[in-house]
Amino acid sequence: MSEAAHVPMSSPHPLDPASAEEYLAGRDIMVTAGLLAEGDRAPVRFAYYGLEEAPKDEVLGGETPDRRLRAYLVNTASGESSDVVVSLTHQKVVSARTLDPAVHGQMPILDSDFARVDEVTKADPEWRAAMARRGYHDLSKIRTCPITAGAFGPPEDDRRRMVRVLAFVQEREHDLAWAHPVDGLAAYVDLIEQKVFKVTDEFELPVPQESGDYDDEAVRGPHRTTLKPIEITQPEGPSFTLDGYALRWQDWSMRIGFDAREGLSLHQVSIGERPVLYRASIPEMVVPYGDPKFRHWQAYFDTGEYLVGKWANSLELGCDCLGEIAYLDATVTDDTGQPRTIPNAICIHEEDFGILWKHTDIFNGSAQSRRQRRLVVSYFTTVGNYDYGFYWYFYLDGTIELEVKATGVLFTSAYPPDGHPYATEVAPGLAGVVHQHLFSARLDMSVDGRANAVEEVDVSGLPIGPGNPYGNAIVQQVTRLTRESQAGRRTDGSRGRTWRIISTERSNRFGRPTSYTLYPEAGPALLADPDSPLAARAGFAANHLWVTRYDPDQRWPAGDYVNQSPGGAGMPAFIAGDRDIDGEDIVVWHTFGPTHVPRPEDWPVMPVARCGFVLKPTGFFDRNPTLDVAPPAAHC
Ligand SMILES: [Cu+2]
Repeated sequence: MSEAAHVPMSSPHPLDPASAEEYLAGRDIMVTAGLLAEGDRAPVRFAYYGLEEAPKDEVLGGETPDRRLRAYLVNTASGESSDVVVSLTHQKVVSARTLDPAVHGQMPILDSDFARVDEVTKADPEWRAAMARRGYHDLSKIRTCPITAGAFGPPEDDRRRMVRVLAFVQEREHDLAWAHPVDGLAAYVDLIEQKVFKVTDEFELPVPQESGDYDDEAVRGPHRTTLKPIEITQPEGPSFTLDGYALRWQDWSMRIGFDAREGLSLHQVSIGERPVLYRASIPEMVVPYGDPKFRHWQAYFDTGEYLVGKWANSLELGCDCLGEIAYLDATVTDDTGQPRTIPNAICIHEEDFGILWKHTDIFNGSAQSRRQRRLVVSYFTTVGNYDYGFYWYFYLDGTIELEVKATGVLFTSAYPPDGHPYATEVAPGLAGVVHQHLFSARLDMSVDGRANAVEEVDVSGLPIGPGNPYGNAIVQQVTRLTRESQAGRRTDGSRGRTWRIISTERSNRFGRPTSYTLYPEAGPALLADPDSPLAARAGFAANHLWVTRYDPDQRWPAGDYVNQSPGGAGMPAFIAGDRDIDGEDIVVWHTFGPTHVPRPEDWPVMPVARCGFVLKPTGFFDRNPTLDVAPPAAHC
């Protein structure tokens, strides 16, 4: 039992995000246990700090589970890394595991790494000489961008806690630096030794000069004046209620969670008393770039390496969200474990969504129309050059949808005069390299209870033959995925492939299992060679679907420690036991996202590109569940 000062706390729901008071109380426990050297210059930093969510059995068991926090600590002087779990309930350290970064991977990037890397890079004589040769002597106009290093084998690199640094020119205070990449040059920075240990200087190309400052009227032109206002009014207020983190709308109920690493999570999503999802989140994403030259290492795991939740935006009414909005703040911490509130991080509102159903009957004369509406739970985050919005939609007809909105600024390089096979010229001499944004959705399904199974459903035509003399037959081919080894699957648009998550305990009025169907979007999975170092680290991205048996420790599809991880952690390890997934408590993992061949229209700031997936009730209801929706107005 530690001596840490006890901070009284009202009891949160086990799934509520950690509060500022809890972060401080957990930090006190770590201080008392000697895990943090105190004082401003103490070298131990929090690379991650969040709720260690109680296992499902405990949450559903009705007793109050132990309230725990988890911290990834890194000693910035020695590089020593540890994974610490503390119990707030029992006021003690539950576990403190010292990691071997060469085996396990490094802790995520720290806030303080950005400023430190800038200083260290600009102090390096070799890098300065390379910049001077390119004509850049005034380094105050240079912006450095620390990029996670990955793991490519050379022990000289991989034994270090490191980043690789690219440079951009910002001539004026309000210039858009991404418009002016300094290509061919990278500094490799050791974050512990605080020095540049290698400079790669492979070629020189002119730094593109055209301004990309879209705030500058000289660049964008005067604002157009031809758009008349659209106002959204809800004179009686919204139809949802929010009580703490518990959200209710129509028959839907759910709990909202938020974490510095994975951002928004949804819990115990139910319709009436019927569970659909125990938990849903996007616990990883990887953005690999397709240029094999000196920047072959460019591939960010935004969640595991940079922590997307930590960079959540504060949203503004009338700008980011329209209508009757309810906001929730998010609480994350800084490098020293001190809480930081992000006001208005999560936006909850309702949207009209056009027609729900409509028919004019030629026989009985009925002419009816109903409006669809959706409940939106969303947040936006900025990770370096890109911005991502994560929007969960819940519809009146039981449909659940996730839409990711990717916007922001392309990561650029120089476009050579003789062309570039891996990039598009997006402004004179400026290249947008082809890349992928591959997200992993973790869908802890509970369709009418915990016992679920997954069927792959393809549709195809049948050839002319006996029983099909005119060749018009269309059939579904249903394949039950019964083991983890069999459930690594790809989308197939030509077969309309979907995956149906069925209850193995409850059936509908036709005696068939109640279910929800996952409708994926078509698109390639990871395009990096299966034997590449990246493929080893992004095993989850090799397929669009995985199904695993629920295990509270299997949270992160690229592993717990993603930064510089050597590979093999996460999904490949999760399925190594090849467990039975038929009629069990299962988790569905879905990889999705675009392969982005940049367009000139994506420059200098990219209109939102959308991707995602849909979960639709399939025999979950016995008929259209929205017949009782009233007409929108008396005259309809
Ligand atoms: Cu992109």
